[in-house]
Amino acid sequence: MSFDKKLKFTFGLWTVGNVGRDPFGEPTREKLDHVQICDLLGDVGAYGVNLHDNDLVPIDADTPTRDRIVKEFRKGMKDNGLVCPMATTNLFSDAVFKDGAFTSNNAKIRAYAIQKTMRAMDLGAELGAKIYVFWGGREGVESDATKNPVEAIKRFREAINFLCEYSISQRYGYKFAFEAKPNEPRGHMYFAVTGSYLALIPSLDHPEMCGVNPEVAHEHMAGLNFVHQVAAALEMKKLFHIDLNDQEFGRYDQDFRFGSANPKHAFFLVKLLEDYKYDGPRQFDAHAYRQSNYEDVKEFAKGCMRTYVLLREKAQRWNDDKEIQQLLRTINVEDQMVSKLTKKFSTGNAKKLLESPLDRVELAKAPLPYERLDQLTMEIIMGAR
Ligand code: GCO
Ligand code: MN
Ligand code: MN
Repeated sequence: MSFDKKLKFTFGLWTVGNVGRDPFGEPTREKLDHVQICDLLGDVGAYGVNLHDNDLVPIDADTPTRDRIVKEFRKGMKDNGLVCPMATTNLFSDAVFKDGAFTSNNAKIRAYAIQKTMRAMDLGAELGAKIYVFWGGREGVESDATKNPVEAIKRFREAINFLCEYSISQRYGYKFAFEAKPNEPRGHMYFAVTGSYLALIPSLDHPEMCGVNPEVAHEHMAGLNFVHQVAAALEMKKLFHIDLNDQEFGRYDQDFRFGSANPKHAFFLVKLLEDYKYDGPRQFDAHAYRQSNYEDVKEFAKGCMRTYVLLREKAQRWNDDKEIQQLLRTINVEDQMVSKLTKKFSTGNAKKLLESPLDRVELAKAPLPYERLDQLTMEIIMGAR
């Protein structure tokens, strides 16, 4: 099985390597090593593999062990034609990070988090990664008595500014991608939604290096429209990476197979990415059901990619549909005269606009056949058109 390499379908070591542990139960699958995971991803036709530092190298490994593991992994990648476009740091598992990493109340823990990230950036660079993801694993609180939320932003900014300079000084050429998540694993997470990072970026020393890595499940956990968050990132040229999965609204972090819970949202997401020619990696940050064995894990991985490809075909079908195009022309009412006036403020334009005969009662009569348009969309999604 193989998928178009241009779509850059990637999986984290932690995704297909997920052993089925949850807060209530022990693993249901044997742990695969890094080479076995490369073999699995090669089998299903993925383009690449991403990692946290400690998905590959144990946190307490000595240098010879680290180097041996990295060598094995590189061979596993090569044997399976995989690349490693993205790397990240585990700043959440170890007890030292129980109250955050870059936002910890302890200056030494903050320094350790930066040190650990520098080492993980070295590792990612060695594997060829050009995108570095920052997910704020434990950056948050259970009670606002425990941490100053203004200080937290300042601490986070300081760490990122430091690490941008580190990347530049090492000539790694990284682009940083921030990943928001609203309320897990901390009671209240800082930078809860993608828009929070889009607002932070212009205040950094190197905004040009920084963008976002939005994840479907994270915005859906917050009850938000993911497509709109991605659209904001795209419009600001800040969509550096994306985590695709699925999630029922209002539930725990489910990390379902892409498109399996909300196919309509998935359709509009794929359409957006394709219409705007997103060309970064499409990472599936999801995992198979706890009931699956590794044969079924492969079905999960193929399912993520296949659903994307199918939705992409459907998006093309939507764009080519004559009736849909006709409806779009009906609902988008253009007017050269007024558009010229509102395009840019001038006192002259303002005066003309104030004098323009815009009859609200007449304007409200323009037809908006949205039921028809949405039904046609549904028929395309359901395969009836
Ligand atoms: C989660 C996050 C993570 C991050 C990963 C890379 O919900 O746990 O999505 O899987 O994506 O840590 O930054
Ligand atoms: Mn997630
Ligand atoms: Mn993620």
